[in-house]
Amino acid sequence: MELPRRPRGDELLAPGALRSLIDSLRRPARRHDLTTVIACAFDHRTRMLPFVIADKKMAPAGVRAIGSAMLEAGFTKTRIVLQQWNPRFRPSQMRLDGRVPDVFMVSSMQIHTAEAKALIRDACRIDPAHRPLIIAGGAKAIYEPWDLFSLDPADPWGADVVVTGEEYVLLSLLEVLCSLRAGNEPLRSTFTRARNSGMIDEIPGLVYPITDGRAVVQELVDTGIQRLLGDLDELPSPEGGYMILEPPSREPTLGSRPIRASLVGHHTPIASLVLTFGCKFACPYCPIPAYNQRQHRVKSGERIAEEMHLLYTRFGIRRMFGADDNFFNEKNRTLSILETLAKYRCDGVRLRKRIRWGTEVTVHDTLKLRDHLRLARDAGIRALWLGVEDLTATLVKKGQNVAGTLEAFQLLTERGICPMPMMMHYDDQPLYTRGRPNGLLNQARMLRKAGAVSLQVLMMTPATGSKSYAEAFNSGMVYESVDGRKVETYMLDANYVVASRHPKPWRKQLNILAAYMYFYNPLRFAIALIVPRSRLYLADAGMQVVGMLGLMQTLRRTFGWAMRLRRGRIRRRTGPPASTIPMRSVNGEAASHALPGTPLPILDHAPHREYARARG
Ligand code: B12
Ligand code: SF4
Repeated sequence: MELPRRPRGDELLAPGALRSLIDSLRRPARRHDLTTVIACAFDHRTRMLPFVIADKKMAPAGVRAIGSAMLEAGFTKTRIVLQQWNPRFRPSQMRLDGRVPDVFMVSSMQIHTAEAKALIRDACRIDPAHRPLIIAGGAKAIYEPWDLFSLDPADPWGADVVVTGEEYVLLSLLEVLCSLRAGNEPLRSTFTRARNSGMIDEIPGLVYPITDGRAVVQELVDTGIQRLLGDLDELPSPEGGYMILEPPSREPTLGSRPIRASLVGHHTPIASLVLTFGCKFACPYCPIPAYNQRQHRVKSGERIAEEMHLLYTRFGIRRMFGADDNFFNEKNRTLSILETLAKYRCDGVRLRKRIRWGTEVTVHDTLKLRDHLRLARDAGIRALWLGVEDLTATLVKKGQNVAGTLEAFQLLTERGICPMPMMMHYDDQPLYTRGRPNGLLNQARMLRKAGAVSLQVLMMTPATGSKSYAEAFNSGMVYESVDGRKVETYMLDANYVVASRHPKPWRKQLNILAAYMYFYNPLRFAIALIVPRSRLYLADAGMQVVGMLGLMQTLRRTFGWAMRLRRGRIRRRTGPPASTIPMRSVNGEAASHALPGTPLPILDHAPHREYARARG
């Protein structure tokens, strides 16, 4: 089920709204002198192909963006902790500026939910008199905010509020809290007063609980779908987020200071950078178009060039990855960015001599830009990840076909840009087909011949917030458990076969392994050293090494699952996971972030605010 769309014409914030909010917060922020810790949840069980380097060597943009926004708004005592680097971090033991922080934030993807919950639960152990205000956000929170609260009356942990939106939503909440906070009042008490007086109901993009006297959640109130930032040039500079990263450690506590600027590039040698958001396609398994309210949001070329330059000079980062959904989405906007980057000089030297970057695009749009791929290279692009999914378009049609895809790959290779295919394996796709291009291995072979230096093969798995999500569950495709082992959230990364109608699903699991083994192996590594597929010498051989290392992890983690699929009984789900906690909008109607089957609270007897007050 997709996120609902705001009324037409009301999807975006007014131009300048984010900047003026940031400006107006600076003075109150200084006065309140709040301390904040932002944790990025990471489940180490998800470490395998195809993300084995990017998951640890690229500090995630979400927490950095929130950190940058906090700094620019004047909340200078803020620290970012990545569980990727600080696996033993315990919020109950954190101190910043010598005190328990006023705010504790958790960011999580769906697959890291177990760790996000553990962080929140641990933060809830802090003595209530000092307990920070707990705010959750990120991709998990956007689609399943209700899952960040305990259902167990004997163990009632949970976030105080979930942000289902971006920087503007968080800063709007803090603006209300700063305007209401009396003296040194704990921020949680301020929040409770704001919530009970209905002051935060006006901020779309929040979900907050109403609890009973024992802190057990009775219902969740959803303030609706956020308005999105349209002009990404308004975003805070990415510099701030990098300045407040906690150094890697195995301690449960925080260090006395963040990573020194000179060491940032050592710990995170790849920078993910927001360039554009949104995609014009409407693949039924993808939540991105609906999340973006069918809008395409961009940064200007000048701003992108300045940010790349800044990250290079300040932190020595030379490799960047655009956090785009489809960078080539709109031809004219793309060309404008590329032309600016191609002309830009870093201290007298062309940007492309300093920075190498890559991002995600589609085959369709690559072909539309076929005459401009040299410009793309001049702009510093060295690798493009293409959502090929299935070459024959049997799974989904988004303008790709065998000839077109191979042509796009060849064009990119000729221009010195590495094409990185992202494929999706599905029930009807065989491992190998004789004389036809349908098989997974056939396609891997064709892509390799056409210049692919890396390969991503994921199993078609229902994504929260996508059109086909609920149907996949309702039709009994999604597994509950296999051979007695429950499907856990960390297994929803599409590396595990957890949704299939295939009579022998273990074959699907082994097919993925076979495709990786075909692509990454010692023989290919040796050939890559002699006849590299890429104009960047060693890029091909380097990817082979990374691929083989990642493959060992993938084998170790998923082979046992294949065996379970082979021998065990499969129990299937009968419906999508939905909140069992009643959810409603501020007016008592169905909540925007509730899935079908979510109960509505019974509210007839009292208007909302009275009700909230009565419930404390
Ligand atoms: C770059 C990227 C990656 C990189 C990133 C790694 C890294 N370390 O940074 C790589 C390639 C490794 C990757 C891998 C995967 N990814 Co990915 N990825 C993206 C992508 C394209 C950009 C992410 C990004 O940097 N965005 C920019 C930042 C600024 O946005 P953001 O993270 O959403 O944060 C904003 C808000 O969410 C919010 N926010 C975030 N945290 C918090 C916290 C608080 C407290 C608050 C208030 C707000 C808040 O404010 C932020 C600023 O606006 C997104 C799609 C997208 N366009 O966002 C998918 C996305 C994050 N990936 C997704 C998935 C599913 C995966 C994989 C599981 C693979 C797969 N099956 O597709 C793996 C997981 C790997 C792992 N072990 O973690 C999903 C997550 C879905 C979900 N519900 O969790 C996304 C959303 C794509 C989608 N399907 O919609 N990914
Ligand atoms: S092309 Fe990619 S980003 Fe666009 S809707 Fe399809 S899967 Fe999503």
